[in-house]
Amino acid sequence: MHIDLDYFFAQCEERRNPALKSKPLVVCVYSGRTPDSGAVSTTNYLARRLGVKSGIPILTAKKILKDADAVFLPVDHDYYGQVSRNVMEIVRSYGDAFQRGGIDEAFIEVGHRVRGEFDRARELALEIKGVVREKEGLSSSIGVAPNKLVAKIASDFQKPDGLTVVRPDEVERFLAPLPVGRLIGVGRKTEDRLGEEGIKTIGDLAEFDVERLCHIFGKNLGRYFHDAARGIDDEPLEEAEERDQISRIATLKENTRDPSKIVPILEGLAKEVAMKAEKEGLSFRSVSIIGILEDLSIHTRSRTVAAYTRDPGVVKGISTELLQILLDGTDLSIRRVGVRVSSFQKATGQKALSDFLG
Ligand code: DCP
Ligand code: CA
Ligand code: CA
Repeated sequence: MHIDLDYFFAQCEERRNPALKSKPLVVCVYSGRTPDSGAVSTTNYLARRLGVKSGIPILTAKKILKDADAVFLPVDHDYYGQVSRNVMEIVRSYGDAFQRGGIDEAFIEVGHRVRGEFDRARELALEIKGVVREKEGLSSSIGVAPNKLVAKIASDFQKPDGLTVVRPDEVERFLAPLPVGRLIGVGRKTEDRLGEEGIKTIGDLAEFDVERLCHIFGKNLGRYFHDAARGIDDEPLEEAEERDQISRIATLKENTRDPSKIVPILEGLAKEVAMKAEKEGLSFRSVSIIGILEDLSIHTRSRTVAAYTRDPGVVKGISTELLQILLDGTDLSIRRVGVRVSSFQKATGQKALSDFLG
């Protein structure tokens, strides 16, 4: 899956001040040379419909919107960064692997937890969109596809508040009519060069002679374009940041408060988490459980032990106790449960963490 937040900076501003929603809103990077010099960072969709887009001069935007009761605000990176971190934490919890794209987007690997079924992936995507809206008040767009290349294009396909699922047998049909500039790696210049060859759509590129492509762009890039146009991409997710936690989450068969239904799942997750830590040569001191309740609220309970451990029995024992504490704090049923370990110490004689990532 690729998830991208809609009109991100502008949506953050609307979230802080909902009255802005009914007006064209322009978030600006002021250069300071004159009061109005600088460029448009992004805008809400009302302003977009009137023709104001990222990157144009603020003065141009002001001209276009002069009779539109528009609002112009300066960028507030600290605030957007904070919102971004909150959203990424939610998104990360849904993936077996996570790769952050830009400030407002990320890839997650979900194939394992949806057992390779795209219908389940669609349900999961809807859930993620719902939780991001519920917890952070933001609309997002998600693309679900067999690989990163296609997922990224799919998340952009129906914006805002979009969800596009592209199954393996639909990939070529989905890509073919799209402008070639939608492919990752095809910028303005490349798009123009391809245009000179009569290539306008991704379908045109897919049918274009690969030898000729390699001749124009060099072998590596030529091959890449040839494959990309067919939706071929097998690049794994790269987990850039050093790991500071390991977690596993599962959705229960049905919402329940019955420990005899929850504990076996929790124990399975505890074992998986401990094995993953073992594999990465990590010992930990903190064990947490995460409960997502029937109202989609997220609750965590944590405990820190005196000595570093990676014993699955310890994780199981603590998780079960924490489950009881979590249940005692609410009358609601649990929908999903997770186990997380953190506060790592690297076991001696082990390889560097990065040896195991990516
Ligand atoms: N951004 C920027 N200047 C640009 C493009 C983007 O400052 N030329 C910033 C503002 C955007 C954020 O990065 O809010 C994310 O960029 P996106 O390309 O994802 O665009 P938006 O989120 O604004 O809109 P969309 O709804 O199309 O995703
Ligand atoms: Ca975005
Ligand atoms: Ca983006």
